[in-house]
Amino acid sequence: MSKADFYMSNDPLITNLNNAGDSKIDVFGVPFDATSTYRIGSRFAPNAIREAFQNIEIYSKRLGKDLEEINIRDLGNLTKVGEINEMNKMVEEVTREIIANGKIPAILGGDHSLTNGSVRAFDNCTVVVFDAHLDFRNEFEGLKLSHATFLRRLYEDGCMSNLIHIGSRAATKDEWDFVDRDDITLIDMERIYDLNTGLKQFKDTLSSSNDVYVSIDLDVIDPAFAPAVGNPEANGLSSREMLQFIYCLENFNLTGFDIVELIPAYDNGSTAALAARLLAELICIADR
Ligand SMILES: [Mn+2]
Repeated sequence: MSKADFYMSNDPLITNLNNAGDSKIDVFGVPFDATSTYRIGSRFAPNAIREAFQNIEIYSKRLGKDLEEINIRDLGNLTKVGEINEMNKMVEEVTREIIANGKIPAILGGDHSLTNGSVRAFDNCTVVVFDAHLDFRNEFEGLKLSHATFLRRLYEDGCMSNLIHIGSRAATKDEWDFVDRDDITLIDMERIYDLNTGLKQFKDTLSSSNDVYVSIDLDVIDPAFAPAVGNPEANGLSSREMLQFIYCLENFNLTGFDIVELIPAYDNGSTAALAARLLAELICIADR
């Protein structure tokens, strides 16, 4: 190893290939926020999450795993991301390639619409979405496809064998009516007021799942804990409650995940730190 290899880093990438082996987890960023309708700037989030990640402890006491022993490769950020259909196509193709190589994609948004690309790369897995909003609008501000409608599109196109939606508290009456059906498990905020009830419902539903893809819109967490998001919504999960849900995934086959909607310009560091913690724990869970 040269002195440059030893002393220099290609910050903010989080690549860690200590065992000279192949990566198990492939990270990439999607600096896209063109469909944001309130606060914009999530295009800057991938690097902010990386920077926070570089500055947290990476041994998970709860999971008994050390990230230094997990091979991670950071592919960098998508380039030329301007238009949603093009972005979705790139995300789907890159995700598909990562899966074909036998690795697990860890995607850093960007706004939530990227999930419309990533989920399509999987053949019918259970999708777990953490979000204050349902994102089940048929159309929003003239767009059929945006961060507020993408889940409706994925559902209509039959891209999910199962949907578990956690933490919702903000949606139109039409959306609430729409999601009231058998193949959608809704663990909305009111059910989480008694945390153990919510956790039990989550575990019970997961137990019949095979592959699981997880999408975390950081606005599921209360603005008191995660203020820097595109559409803050009061009455959310605490950081601790959020992690309790994440740890429920421990013995399941986590095949990919994304973390979206962080806006660094509104952050005092707390939201990025939480995003980095979620990234770390999810990588530990995915490495099994
Ligand atoms: Mn949301």
